Amino acid sequence: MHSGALMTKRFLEGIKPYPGPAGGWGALRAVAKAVRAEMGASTGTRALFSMNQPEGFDCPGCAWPDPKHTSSFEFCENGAKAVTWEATQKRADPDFFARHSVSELWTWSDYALEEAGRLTHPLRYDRETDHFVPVEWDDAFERVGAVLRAVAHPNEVEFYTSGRASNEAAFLYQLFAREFGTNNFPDCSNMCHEATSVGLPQSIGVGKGTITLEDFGEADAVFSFGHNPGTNHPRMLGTLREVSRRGVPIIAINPMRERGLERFQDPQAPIEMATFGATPISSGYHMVKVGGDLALVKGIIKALLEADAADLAAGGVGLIDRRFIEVHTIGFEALRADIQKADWAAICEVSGLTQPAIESIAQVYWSAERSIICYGMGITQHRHGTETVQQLANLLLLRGNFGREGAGICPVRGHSNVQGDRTVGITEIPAEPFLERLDRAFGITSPRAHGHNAIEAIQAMRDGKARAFIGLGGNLAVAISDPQATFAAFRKLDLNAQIVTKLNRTCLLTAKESLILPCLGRTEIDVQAAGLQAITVEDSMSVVHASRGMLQPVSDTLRSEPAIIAGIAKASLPATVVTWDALIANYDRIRDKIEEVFPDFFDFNERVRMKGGFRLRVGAALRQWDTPDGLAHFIVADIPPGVGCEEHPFLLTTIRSHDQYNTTIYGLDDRYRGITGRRDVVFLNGEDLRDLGLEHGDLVDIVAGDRVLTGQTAVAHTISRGSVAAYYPEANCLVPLENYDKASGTPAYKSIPVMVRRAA
Ligand SMILES: Nc1nc2c(c(=O)[nH]1)N[C@H]1C(S)=C(S)[C@@H](COP(=O)(O)OP(=O)(O)OC[C@H]3O[C@@H](n4cnc5c(=O)[nH]c(N)nc54)[C@H](O)[C@@H]3O)O[C@H]1N2
Ligand SMILES: Nc1nc2c(c(=O)[nH]1)N[C@H]1C(S)=C(S)[C@@H](COP(=O)(O)OP(=O)(O)OC[C@H]3O[C@@H](n4cnc5c(=O)[nH]c(N)nc54)[C@H](O)[C@@H]3O)O[C@H]1N2
Ligand SMILES: [Mo]
Repeated sequence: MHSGALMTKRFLEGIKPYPGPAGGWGALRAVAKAVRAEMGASTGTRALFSMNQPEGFDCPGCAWPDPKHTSSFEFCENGAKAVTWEATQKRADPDFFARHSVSELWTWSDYALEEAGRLTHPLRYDRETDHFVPVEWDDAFERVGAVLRAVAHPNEVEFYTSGRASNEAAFLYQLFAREFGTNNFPDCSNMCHEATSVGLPQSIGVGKGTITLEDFGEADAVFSFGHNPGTNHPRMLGTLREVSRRGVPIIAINPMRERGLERFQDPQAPIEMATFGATPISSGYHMVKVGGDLALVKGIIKALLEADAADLAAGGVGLIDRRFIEVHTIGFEALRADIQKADWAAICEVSGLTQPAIESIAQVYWSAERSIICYGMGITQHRHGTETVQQLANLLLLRGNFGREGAGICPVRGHSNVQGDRTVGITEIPAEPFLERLDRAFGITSPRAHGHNAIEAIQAMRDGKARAFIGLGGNLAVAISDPQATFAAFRKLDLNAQIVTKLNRTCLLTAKESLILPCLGRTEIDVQAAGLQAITVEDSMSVVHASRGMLQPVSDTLRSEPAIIAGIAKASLPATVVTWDALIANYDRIRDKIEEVFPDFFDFNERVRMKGGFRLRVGAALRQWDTPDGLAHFIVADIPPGVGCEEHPFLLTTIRSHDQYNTTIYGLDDRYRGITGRRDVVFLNGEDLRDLGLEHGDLVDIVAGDRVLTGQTAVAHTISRGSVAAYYPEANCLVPLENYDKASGTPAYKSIPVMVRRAA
């Protein structure tokens, strides 16, 4: 066979539809495998049973809350993988780094880098030998300090946070950066729920979800927009299963058929497991076009308002909550006018759904006394993410679905403490009252100028305006768009310091001074001068609770995140006025300070010691609208034009596989989508494939302007027409840095105009 023919040969190994439900025995088998591979039969397995227990540690897997946080062990494949990943017996120790140069490690896959195991010693990059070599902690801090003391302006330093950092670590980190003199806080939230953080405050006065877990027990309808619970928040399936068993409709809006939204076999339900039964999850499944949600939600509102008018004309009381609208909101007439203007043809064209289908969703909505809308990255990671979030708020406001039981909005957060990090001050656009309290509590003078978000940080590094980068967790260079520009930007720096648990590619982007500062993980015992310490986190529903590790640290040399931040702060700010040593000796003191700066944390140390912790105030959940005029706002937005130009006929969305945690690739399977042992695939609708003259299994290139992801295998999948999907982070090379939501700065990872062609 000619090599050309070989290139386009159909390669179907590891591609086979998965017929089973989500969860079930497959999930149990996957856990057993993860435990065997990482921990052997060691003490680590005991850790699994302390997860999300009152005396145990918070699961690092996701931010979905626990029932009262006191339940019996809630079983979750995602959580088990996250814990076994951290409690692994493999080590990336100084020997490992002596054996492998940085140039060699660079050629390893992201999977292989983390697979090397837990980091054990602080390391610095030695350019002469091209190896990372061990350093003493004090030396490491001094090296960071030397660069920070020398920068021309504090704004030349970027302080990145990933969402696993505890409240205590994040609070100290922002304190340090502000005493140092900058508000540069690029944050994983900038790539995630920023559309929520920016959009919802304008609508309802708070950038967080308004419901509690108990509200699912009272809801009459649940709408799930653009998130994949079977893979990304599996414990939510237990909640949805209960909703479904009550006979309550669950409407899924997703361009792909996701098994977890279809049916679920609960590993905690012995009968379901023994009989191979399963509970159906969604009662209606609508395969919207990628990027079509704004049009769709406007269509639902249009159908609602039309039916409302018809009901009134027929002598009814109408289908919207006029009293609520009058008392609590502003902007209804403008919304009504905007919706009247929107025409059905455009709505159907852009959303990919028919008018009757959209009307059927609206009918479920108006028939329900109480509705909950959940949403994830399928909504936020678009050029119009913020506006779409606001349309969801409009929809809920129309029927007064805020501030009463069983109703509200539920942005499903990612990282286990991404919400808490924000609450305690990680933000590039701080509010003045907060800065005043911070300054008063510590006797510092915080800078007032706004800082950089994630995209702006990379741009500043690229343009030579930022000289140093410190990462509190995460793997920004791989997580953000445009690796071509990003990698080069990192390599120009004077300092790249990474506080991490495992080696990743961002650590390998060596600058003039490069440091790896290994920290304790969530599962590990943290002892400071005053004894054993606990940290705190905030879940997706604003519940703050304590977390205490119980495993022996993988190395005596590791330090806690707060201790590392304190070390860097002291070395960088010789005249610091903050008593760093006292704060890290006893984290209660950090919490006292958090309370001083954030009044909502009153009696923090007492309340966090109560079983299950406590819930922070969420104004909108009480019908208190923390907006400038004290009202909730209807906000209008135009329908963005649909895609489908000749050059780029498809919109590509990037998704997570079942075997990954963001940039951490645990394995190469994506069980529920029928992919085994590989990630080099692109999902297309079968009819689109045929129109392209292609077949299931053909080798294709995905092309976005002059950016190409080559050699992907085309997989015919249940995905809406005009939409294609590929895995994150591989597909990030197709996203230019400038492709983001202008309102929130969120990279548009899920609306990438592309064409698909047979591989050359
Ligand atoms: N196992 C695991 N768990 C995780 C993570 C992980 O990587 N692995 N990551 C954590 C983090 S940080 C986050 S933010 C969350 C992410 O959790 P999700 O929000 O579920 O994230 P994604 O996998 O990006 O998937 C989005 C879903 O949106 C759909 N989608 C794509 N484009 C569109 C669109 O245009 N419209 C609509 N309506 N839907 C669309 C996709 O088909 C997919 O089902 O999960 C957290 N939990
Ligand atoms: N194309 C595309 N890109 C995306 C997305 C997408 O859907 N599509 N999703 C975006 C989203 S939602 C997010 S949140 C970002 C994620 O961006 P990040 O948060 O930056 O990335 P992670 O992969 O979660 O970070 C993993 C690293 O964190 C470190 N780590 C793990 N646990 C700990 C700990 O306890 N402490 C410390 N200090 N370090 C730890 C480990 O060294 C590991 O290598 O990616 C974004 N990028
Ligand atoms: Mo995220």
